[in-house]
Amino acid sequence: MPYNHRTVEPKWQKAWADAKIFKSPTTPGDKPKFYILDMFPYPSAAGLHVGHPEGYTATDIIARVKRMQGFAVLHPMGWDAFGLPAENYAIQTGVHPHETTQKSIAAFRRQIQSLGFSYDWDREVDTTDPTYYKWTQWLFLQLYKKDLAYEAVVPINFCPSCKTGLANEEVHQGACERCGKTVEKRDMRQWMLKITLYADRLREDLEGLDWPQSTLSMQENWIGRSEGAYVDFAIDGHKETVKVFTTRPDTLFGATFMVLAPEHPLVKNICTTDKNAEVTAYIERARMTPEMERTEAGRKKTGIFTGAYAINPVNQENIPIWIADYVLAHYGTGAIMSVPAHDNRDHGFAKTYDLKIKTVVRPAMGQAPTDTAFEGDGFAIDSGAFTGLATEEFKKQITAWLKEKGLGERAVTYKLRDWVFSRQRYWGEPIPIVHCKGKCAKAVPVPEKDLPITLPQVERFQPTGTGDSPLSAITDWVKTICPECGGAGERETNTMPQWAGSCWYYLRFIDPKNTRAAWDKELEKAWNPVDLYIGGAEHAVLHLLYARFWHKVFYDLGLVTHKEPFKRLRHQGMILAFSHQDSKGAYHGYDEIEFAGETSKLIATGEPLNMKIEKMSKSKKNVVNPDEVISSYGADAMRLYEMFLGDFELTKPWDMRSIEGVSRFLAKVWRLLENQVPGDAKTNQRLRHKTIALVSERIENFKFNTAITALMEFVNALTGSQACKEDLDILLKLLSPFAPHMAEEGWALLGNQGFVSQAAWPTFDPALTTAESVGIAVQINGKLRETLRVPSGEAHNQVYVEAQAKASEKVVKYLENAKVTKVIFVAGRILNYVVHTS
Ligand code: ANZ
Ligand code: ZN
Repeated sequence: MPYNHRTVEPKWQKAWADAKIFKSPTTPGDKPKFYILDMFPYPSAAGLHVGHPEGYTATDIIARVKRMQGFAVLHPMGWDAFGLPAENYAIQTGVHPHETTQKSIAAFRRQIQSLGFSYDWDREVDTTDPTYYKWTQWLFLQLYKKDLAYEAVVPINFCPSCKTGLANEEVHQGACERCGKTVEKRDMRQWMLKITLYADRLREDLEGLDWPQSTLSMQENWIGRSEGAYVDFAIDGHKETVKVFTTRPDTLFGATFMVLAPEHPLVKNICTTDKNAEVTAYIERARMTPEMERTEAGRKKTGIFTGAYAINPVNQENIPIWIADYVLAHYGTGAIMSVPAHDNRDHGFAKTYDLKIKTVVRPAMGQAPTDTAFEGDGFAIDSGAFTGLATEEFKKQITAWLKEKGLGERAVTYKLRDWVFSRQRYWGEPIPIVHCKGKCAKAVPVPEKDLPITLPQVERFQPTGTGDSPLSAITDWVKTICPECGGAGERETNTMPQWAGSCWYYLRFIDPKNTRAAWDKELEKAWNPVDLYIGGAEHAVLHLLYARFWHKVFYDLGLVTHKEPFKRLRHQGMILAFSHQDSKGAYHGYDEIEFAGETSKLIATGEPLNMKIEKMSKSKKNVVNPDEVISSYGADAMRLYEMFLGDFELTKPWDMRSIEGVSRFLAKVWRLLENQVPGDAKTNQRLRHKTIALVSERIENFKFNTAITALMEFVNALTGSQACKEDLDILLKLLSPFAPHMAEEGWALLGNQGFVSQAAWPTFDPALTTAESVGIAVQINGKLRETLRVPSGEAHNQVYVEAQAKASEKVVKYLENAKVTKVIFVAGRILNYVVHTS
C-alpha cells in the first residue's frame, strides 16, 4: 500500500488535536519543566516563508524529545501583529489593519498547523487583541509609576516618507529600515523609557547566559560602556570651560586641538564674529546628516575653526577649538580633546586641516606607524613628569592628578540612549495617558480599572505629516475627562512601538487567559525562565535588549523571580535562494527555471545562466512557498529537508533538487516497515544503542542534519539485515520528532497502542554503543595460546593486533627466547607466529 502523505498527515494532525496530547499542563507538577519558545512571527500578508519553519522545526523536534523524556513542556505560538505593513496596506487600500491582520493570522496558523508542530494552541496570543494589549498598557503604567517613562522634546529620527518617528534601532545607515528613505532629525515631543538606568545590569547579566557569542557581543557593543575621564579645559578669554570625555587621559600631552559637536551649546558663545555665518551654515548641515554617516570611519572629515582657543591643563598650551560633525552632541560631553597621533579620526582631521600632530605614546615593541595614528597601549613619551609610564598606570595617575587639581575626574559613559517609545501611528497600543487641560495641567496616567484603552475606528489611516498620529483626528476619542481632577482632558494620541508586545509575550504564554493579572505569580515561578529560545539573528539587539530591560523592571517590581528571561538562545541560519537574472533583466527563481524546463531553453538560446545565491525576495521571484512543498512532498519531507539543508546555525541555500533525497529516505522507511521480517533482537542490538546515542546527542547539540544522517544509516543497515520489531519501534521513536506523521502511521502499522509521540524516548546503554569487540586467536606454531578481544574496527589491522598480542604475558613467554620466522595473519580471526627455538 503506497504511503500517501496527503491523507496520512491531516489524519494524525486531527488525532493529536482531538486527544489534546500537546496541551501543556497548567503547572509542571512533579515533572521537570521545559519552556521552549520560538520568536513569535509577524503575520505578514505574504504568508509563511521557508525561513520560518526552519526555527519552528528545530524547536518542535526538541519539544517532542523532551516530552518523550518525561518533561512538562511549554511550547506555545502566537502573533506579534501590530506594525507598519498592515497600516501601510490600509493607507493604500482602506482595508482596516484589524481585518488584514486577522486574515494573515488565519493563513499563518493554517500553514504552521499543516506542518504538524506540537504547539499548545490553547495558549495562542495575539498582541493586537484588547485582552492582550490591556496588559501591555498595564505594564507601561508600572514603568510609568516607577518613573521609567517620561515625556521629552528630543531630536528624533523622523522618516519623511513613513511620516513617523523611528527608534535608533530602526535606522540603518541613515535610512529608514522600512522604506529606505534618508532619515531626518526633528525635535518632537516623545515618550521615552529610561533603559539607560539599566545599562550596567543589562551588560553585567549577559554573563552566565548560554547565548551565541556574537549576540552577546552585539548587546555589549550596543550598550557600549566606556571608562575614562572628564577633563575641563579653560577657554582663552572666556569664563566658561569645556568639559571633554576621553578614554585616553594618558594622551593629554598630545592634545593639540579641541573639537566641539556643532550642536554644542558653547559654540555660539565662543565663535568669533568673522566665523559666525560659516559656523551657522555648518551647524544646519550637520543637523540634517544622519549620525551613522557622521561617524563613518572612512568618511572625509569636515570642520570649521571657531576662532577660539582652549588651554591644555597639563602644559598650558593654547590649542585651537574647532567644530566638526564627527563629534556627536549626545555622546560623552559633546566635546573632545583631539590627539591626532593616537586617534585615527583626529589624525584624518589634522591631516585635512594641517594641524599639529604630537606623539606621546610609543609601542612596547616595534615601531609606531607613520601615516596613521598609533592607537594601542605602550609607554608615555614627552609627557612631563609622567614620561615613561605604561598606559594603564598613566591613566590611573593622571586621573588622580586631575581630581586633585579640580580639573577632572573618572567617568563612565554609555552608547545606549533612552528608548524613544512613541510612534505617530495608528496600528499600535494606545499609550494610556490623558493630558489634563484642567487643574492638573500635566500628563495623568489612566486608572488601571479603565484599561484597556482600545483603538477607535478611524476612516483614514494616513499619518498627518505634522508628526501627529491619525488618532489625533478622532476628536470624540481624544476628548475625555481628566481621571484626577475631572476637568477637560485629551488622550495621548501616540501609540507604542512594535517592540512593546514582544517585551512580555513569553510571560503571557504561561497564563494566557488570566483576566485579573498579566500573569499569575505562582505560574510564573513554575514555568520561568524560558529554557530555550530560538529565533533569527536579526533580533540580536533590538527585541532581546528591550525584553531584557522590561524583564529587569518586572524583577524589581517583584513580578518575576529570575533576573533574565531567556536562559539559552540560538539563532537559525538564514536560508538563501537561487535566482537567475536574464538578459532582459527579469528574475527567475531556481525552481521556475529547473522545473519548467527553462534551463534547456536558456541554453538553447545561448543565454548565459547567471545563477546567484541571494536572500529570498518577491522581486527576485525566488521565494519558495511552503504550501507547494508540503503538497508535493508532504510536511514530514519538508521538516526533514529544512533540517537537512545544513548546519542549523549557518546560512545555507535552499535547493529543491535535494528534497528528493529526504523524500526517498522516507519512502525507504515505509518499505522497511511494510516488509518487516521477524528477526532476532540481538542482531542489531549494538547498532540500536549506537543510533539512540547519536540521535539524542546530536539533537541536544542542534546538529539536526547529522542526527538525520544517523537515522539514514540506521535505516540502510536495517534494510540490509533482518530487522526485528524492537529495531523498528526504536526507529519510529527516533524518527517521530523529525517526521511525526509517518512515525505515527508506522507505529499503528506495527500494531502498537497509543501515539508514538507519547511513547518514552529510548535510552541507551553506553557499554553497548562502543564498537563491538572481536575475538582473535593467537597461535604459536599453530597452537592456541591466547584469545584477544579487539574492537571490531581494529580486527583487520595487523599492526594493532600484533601490538595487543605482544602486550599479553601468555604470548610473550613463547616469543622471548625464540626467533620469529613467519607471521600469518588472517584478518579478523587468527594471528599465528611461526618460531624457531634455539
Ligand atoms: C582623546 C583620545 C585620545 C581619545 C586617543 C581616543 C584616543 P569610545 O571608546 O567609543 O567611548 N569621543 C568622546 N566623545 C565623543 C563624541 N561625542 N563624539 C565623537 N567622539 C567622541 O570613544 C571614546 C573616545 O571617543 C574619546 O576618547 C574621544 O576621543 C572620543 F588617543 O579622547 B578620545
Ligand atoms: Zn486633571
